[in-house]
Amino acid sequence: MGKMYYQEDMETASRETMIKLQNERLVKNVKHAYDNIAAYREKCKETGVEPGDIKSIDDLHKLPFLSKDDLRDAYPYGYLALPLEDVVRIQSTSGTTGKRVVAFYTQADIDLWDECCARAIVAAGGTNKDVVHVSYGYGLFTGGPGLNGGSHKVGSLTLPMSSGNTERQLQFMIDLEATILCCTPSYAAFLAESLHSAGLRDQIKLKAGIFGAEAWSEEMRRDIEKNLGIKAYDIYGLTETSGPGVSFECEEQTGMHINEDHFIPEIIDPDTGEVLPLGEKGELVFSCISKQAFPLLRYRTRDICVLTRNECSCGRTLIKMSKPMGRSDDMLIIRGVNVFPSQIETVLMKEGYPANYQIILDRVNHTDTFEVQVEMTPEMFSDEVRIVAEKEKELLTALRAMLGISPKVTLMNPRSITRSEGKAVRVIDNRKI
Ligand code: DLL
Repeated sequence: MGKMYYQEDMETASRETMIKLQNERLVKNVKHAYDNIAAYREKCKETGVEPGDIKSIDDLHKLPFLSKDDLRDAYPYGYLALPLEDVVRIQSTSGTTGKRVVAFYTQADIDLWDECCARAIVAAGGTNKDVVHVSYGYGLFTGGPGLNGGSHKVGSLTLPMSSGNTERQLQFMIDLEATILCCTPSYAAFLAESLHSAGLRDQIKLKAGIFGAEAWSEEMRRDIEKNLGIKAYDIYGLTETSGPGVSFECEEQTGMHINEDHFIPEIIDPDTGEVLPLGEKGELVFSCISKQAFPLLRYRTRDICVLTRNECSCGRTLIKMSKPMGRSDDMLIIRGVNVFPSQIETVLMKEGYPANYQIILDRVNHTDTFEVQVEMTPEMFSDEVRIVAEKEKELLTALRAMLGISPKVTLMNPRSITRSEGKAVRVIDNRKI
């Protein structure tokens, strides 16, 4: 059997062809963003750079960086580069209040995003004969819509399951003979466990999984592969650059090929902003050179990665990124949901709690556990269990409304959380990635 690609010309392009394409697209999109986004024009002026200064990808480093804060300051429409009548869709990050980022898409932007996801599905062995079971969340989160669109492009039968309702997930997976599962790695592990405990493991037809949106280890990959009898592929992306499919794994499973005809990657030193040579570890930055509604250039992902350009046995010439090894900001990804400690602090303050709290994370059976411990003030202190339980419930409701996921809330006696002598230790992350 020959090698399978979704867009062979792009996925196996010569370096020369790719650079030529990148040069053309970059020059065009810099001008587009500059002409149509006032905030970006301002930013370029501050940096002293004009579109005319960008003649090829060698000039990329002259452009200013963009960050989540830039998008937040311009919320909601400030970085939209087209009139509303050209735009058909938004997606948004899971963070709430202040941190929420809205990304915009034209129909053509959605098509190219779907094509990126289609490349990932084909790289995982997908064809129009497959049944693709999508258990990423649908809605504002990009996971469901992205893989759904990719699966349609491939021509596979697509099951838009979304997350939750495990019993129904297993029923459809078995009855409709799903062959490719798309969801977060933790949900895959959970589904595997549920299949085993229901005694249904022998009834599934899965052969591959496309898992991403959160960090997962090689050990977790081997466990999922064994428990579901599949090959598990990593997929990466972020809302700001479109969603999943910015990069995807091939059968070699040694990093993710970046769709560099649409996204030019750079690795920078997160402290100085200096561009680092290939092979060095640093913060990943993307320039979106094809997207029209939301053409972010030099967008800082905060993900710490390494880029490599080695020959790949799959035949793809697309550059590879390692799994993200951490973040250069304090964002936590808990059960696939992006959480900033500052959001938790905001809720605690609003509810009248002191700033003595700890966020404790662990991973049990490949599922994140998430606990918020917070001290009661001496005034609210009570030794009546019922009263404390009532307060914990109230706080849980407020935290859930802010974060979109539920922590275990534990109220602590006044002055019982260890005080730190330097910076307060707010997050105890015992998850081994
Ligand atoms: O998580 C998009 C996505 C959906 C990717 C489905 C893959 C599959 P956001 O919610 O905006 O978008 O979160 C983006 O998630 O900056 C990384 O820190 C993290 N992340 C995404 N994919 C991976 C991965 C989606 N494969 C943030 N491994 C990114 C580790 C990942 N971290």
